[in-house]
Order: sequence, then structure tokens, then C-alpha cells
Amino acid sequence: MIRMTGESLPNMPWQDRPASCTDIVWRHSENPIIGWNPTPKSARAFNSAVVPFEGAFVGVFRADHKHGKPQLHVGHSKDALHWDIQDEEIHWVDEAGLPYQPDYSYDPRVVLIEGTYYIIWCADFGGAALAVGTTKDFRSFVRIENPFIPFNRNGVFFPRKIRGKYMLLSRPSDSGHTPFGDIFLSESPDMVHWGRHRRVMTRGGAGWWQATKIGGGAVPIETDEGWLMFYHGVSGTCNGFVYSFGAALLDLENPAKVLYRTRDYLLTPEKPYETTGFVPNVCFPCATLHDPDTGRIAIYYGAADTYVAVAYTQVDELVAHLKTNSVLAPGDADDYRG
Ligand code: BMA
Repeated sequence: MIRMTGESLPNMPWQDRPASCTDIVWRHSENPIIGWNPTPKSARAFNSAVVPFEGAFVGVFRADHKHGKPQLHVGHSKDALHWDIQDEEIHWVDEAGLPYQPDYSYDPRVVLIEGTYYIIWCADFGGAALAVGTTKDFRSFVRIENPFIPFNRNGVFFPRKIRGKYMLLSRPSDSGHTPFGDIFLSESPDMVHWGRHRRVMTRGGAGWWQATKIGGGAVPIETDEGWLMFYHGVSGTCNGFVYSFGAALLDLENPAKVLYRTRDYLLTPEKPYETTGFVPNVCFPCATLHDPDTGRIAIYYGAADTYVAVAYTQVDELVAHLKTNSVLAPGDADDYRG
């Protein structure tokens, strides 16, 4: 079995692939796991992140409040399927302990690096920009002063330093619902100052499902074969954007080098909770849980900007599929310099 780095997670959600299904990624049968009005002040939770925590699970949820603006909310769960989400949003303070609350916050990703949980999300800083904060206990949260200038979204940290540097994937853009976007890699000595930006993956490639824009999804999983990264791809139709997701394998020692990238999407809006909601036709992955002992991977994705849903895959099957169904896009790893 392909080795995935990480702690054993025998209590993570899992369902075997249904007998009738031949797909590489299959949906949880009880989807969506979080429905409308998840807390008294929230209308919808979606595009959210989960991590193992103290023998159970913790989540940082994007919840759009009933006044329309999103904030981040903490949730706890024993099985990572049934969630107790707090009604009060996360209240950020700066490094001096003073309030540092963004006007809005969305699409969080969470990663444990060297004993600290880092949360990266999209906040307002004269336009949509990546914000970063830390926590150790999911009770108090410290926000690092804006490490990035606008406009950027879909920030995803790697879970460890690579060649002595912290690494980030992001998707520079403009404000609003950007009609373009590629995935870039940046590095940092301290999680505050970022540079050596390289373009990693470009939109387009073999299929129209990722022709308009792409963006990093879940924190990359370290495997023997490379960094396994789920990402979303957007197709522009006469009736609006359609968000699907695929996966890529990036080189372990230099993730600016794309090794494989799915030609076809792995999952696209098909089910009613994906095709119908606040924004129809959106499947937007932001997190995974994985168990190195069994090769199981659970993918958490936002559905239709309304629900949280889960899908499953198995690492050996997924990597074998990636290797035999991969087409790189012209421009992928343009900036690879060894
Ligand atoms: C993107 C982001 C996501 C959202 C998607 C579809 O630009 O805002 O949060 O899921 O649009 O509306």
C-alpha cells in the first residue's frame, strides 16, 4: 500500500464503495452531513475544514449568516459526521491581544504544523485577500497581521517544511467571482514573509471542466509518490460557473513540479444537494481526513454553497488512476527550477 504520512485514524468516517459504483471517488450515503440553518444565526455552512483533535474532530466552518456575510465558526464532533457548531463566530485578536476581526471570512483550510494549528482563509483587506491565524486549543485565536496583499484566495499550507521552508499554494485573482486563475506556490522562512513565487498549475489542460480557473482545495497529503492534492476546477457555461474537483500529485521535494494531474474530474455536481442551493453546481473541497493504516481518504466539500458533504477514495486506487489518466496543462510547472 502507498504510505501516507500522518497519525492512524481508525475513527475517521468511512463507507466502502457501493457495489453499483465504479468511480474512483464515491459519495457518503447520508450526504449532505450539514443542512440549512446549521446555527441560529447562520443560514448555510459549506466550504469548511476538519482536522483530528484530542481523539475526536474539530472543524472550522464557513457559515454565511442570515444577514448574508460569512464568518468562521468552530464545531466539534466525535465521528466527523455529526457536528456541534458554535453559534458564535471565531473572534480574532492580533498578536498584542487586541480585537482583529475581519468584516467577512470564508473558505478556511486548517493544518497542524509543528504543534500549532494554522487557519488560512479569505478575508477583506481592501479586497479579497488571504488571512492567517493560529490556535492551539480552538478556543482562542490569534491572527497574524496581513501576510498577503489582495487579491488572492484558496490558500493551502503544506503540513511541513520542504527543503527548510514553509510552503503555500494560492490562487491570485481579482475581486469578486474571478473569471480566471492558476495555482501558485510560495515559500517562507517564518510563516509571515512569503516569496519565491512559482506558477505550479494552470487552468485548462485536457478538459473543459477546469478551463476557466482552478484553485487548491485540501491540505496536500504526503505520500511515497508525492504530495496528493485535491483541487477544484471551474467550467464557464452560458448559465454560470460549474465547480468540480480533481487531484494532482506534486513532487515531494519540489512541489512546484506537477507529476500527474487528473484529465477528468473526480467528482462533479450531480446530486440534488450539489446542483441546487444558494449557488447551484458547486463541489468545493477544503479538507480531507486520511488513515495511513488503511489508505482511506475522506474528502470534505462544500455543495452548492449551502451544504457540507463527504466523499471517499482509497489512496492506492486513486494514485494508480492518477498515473494512468493524467494530462498536464501547457504551462504547468513553467517555473520549475529544480
Ligand atoms: C468562489 C468562492 C467560493 C464559492 C464559489 C461558488 O469564488 O467564493 O466560496 O463556493 O465561488 O460560489
